[in-house]
Amino acid sequence: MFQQSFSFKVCLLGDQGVGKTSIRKVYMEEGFKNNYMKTIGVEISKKNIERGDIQAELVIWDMAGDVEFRNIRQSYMSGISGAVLVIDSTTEINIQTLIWWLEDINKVPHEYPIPVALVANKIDLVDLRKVTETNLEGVAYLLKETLGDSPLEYFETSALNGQGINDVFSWLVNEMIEIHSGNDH
Ligand SMILES: Nc1nc2c(ncn2[C@@H]2O[C@H](COP(=O)(O)OP(=O)(O)OP(=O)(O)O)[C@@H](O)[C@H]2O)c(=O)[nH]1
Ligand SMILES: [Mg+2]
Repeated sequence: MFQQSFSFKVCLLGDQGVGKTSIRKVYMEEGFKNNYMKTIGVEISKKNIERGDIQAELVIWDMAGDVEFRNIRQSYMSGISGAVLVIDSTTEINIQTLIWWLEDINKVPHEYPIPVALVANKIDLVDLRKVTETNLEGVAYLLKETLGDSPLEYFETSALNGQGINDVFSWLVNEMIEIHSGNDH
């Protein structure tokens, strides 16, 4: 018997083509594909997680990065418990764009803080890399101010070889459990 059970809605956010769907599929153990099929609207996956006597259902909303979806995206984010904000490590960071993403998260009415994992994906493309770990750390520090009381952590991932992907969701689940069971300090 589980002492507590939760259902957490997690949104995968970030610009078109950064690798949101690839990250979701690798996390769901569905494998990596090289060909690009952009997401239309949203694709949803569910995964059950156990942490001792706590059970959590993760409902992952993999959103289209396409700007065309900007307006409906806001309504899809209703009820969000956590977010994965993905950037492409082969493209220079645009802080203003990241701030807009965080503002969109903040705009969603929420009772609890919404932890955000800032994820620099495609780190297997070493020769094309534009985002260093130092950049990422600095940006994460700046973004924390925009987020207020919601925790933010940065990660480096590759959907191609799977590096870092479980760490992202593991951190997020731990944060959400802490926040929602009232044990955050
Ligand atoms: N080398 C490499 N390619 C990646 C990685 N992640 C994704 N890709 C490729 O990048 C392209 C876009 O990936 P998607 O996962 O569809 O991107 P998305 O963010 O879901 O894009 P939208 O649905 O349009 O918002 C695809 O061709 C993937 O194969 C990665 O970690 N490394
Ligand atoms: Mg997609």
